[in-house]
Amino acid sequence: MGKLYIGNKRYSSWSLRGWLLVRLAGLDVEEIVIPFAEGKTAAISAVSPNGLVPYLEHEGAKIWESIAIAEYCAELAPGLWPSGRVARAHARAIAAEMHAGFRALRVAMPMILGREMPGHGRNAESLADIARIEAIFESTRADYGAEGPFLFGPGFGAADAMFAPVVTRFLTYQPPISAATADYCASVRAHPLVAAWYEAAAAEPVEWKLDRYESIA
Ligand SMILES: N[C@@H](CCC(=O)N[C@@H](CS)C(=O)NCC(=O)O)C(=O)O
Repeated sequence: MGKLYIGNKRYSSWSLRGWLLVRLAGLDVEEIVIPFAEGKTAAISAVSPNGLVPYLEHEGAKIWESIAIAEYCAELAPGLWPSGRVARAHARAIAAEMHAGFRALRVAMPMILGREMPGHGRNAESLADIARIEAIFESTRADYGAEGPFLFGPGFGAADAMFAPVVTRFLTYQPPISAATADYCASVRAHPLVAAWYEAAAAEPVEWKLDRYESIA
């Protein structure tokens, strides 16, 4: 039916988004993990039009960029976005903000599953990104997710998938966050697909570990 190309589950935050979206939509695709090289990964450039993962091929469609994968998956599984027009618009806005922004957080606190580095990566810019993310979580859950535990209520959707790698960073680097954010993070971490991703990350060959990540802190 197709192929989903992803990078190391331990490190590849964008791959986590794409993989969650594809799994939530129930697409029957072969999963191909391409371990990262220390520099640019030639094997990824050889298959993916933008030289990046995630990259999805499905029934003739070729999709790169995780936000485009979200929209493609939601065409096949519309429940990935909230059903109400206004809530759906908000979900798309925050997913797009995540896709386009928060670079300071991503640089200061790269995704490394299975490690705890409390305190590392805090600087004015990364803390400002975290404050904005917490404001998004708080206002979204107040306006649309009161039935919790996810951003738009009981169901883990595309917006949650887009923010899942941020949750892993909060768990690894343990920046100061509110109790409500911590609750949301615990719910995301406990979701069966997120738990499965963590387990697979822990089982990756030790030779796939990269100094550029493992030498942090
Ligand atoms: N904007 C892209 C970002 C994808 C991206 O940066 N992927 C990284 C891994 S997380 C990658 O493929 N790097 C290639 C490499 O390390 O060789 C998306 O939304 O999918």
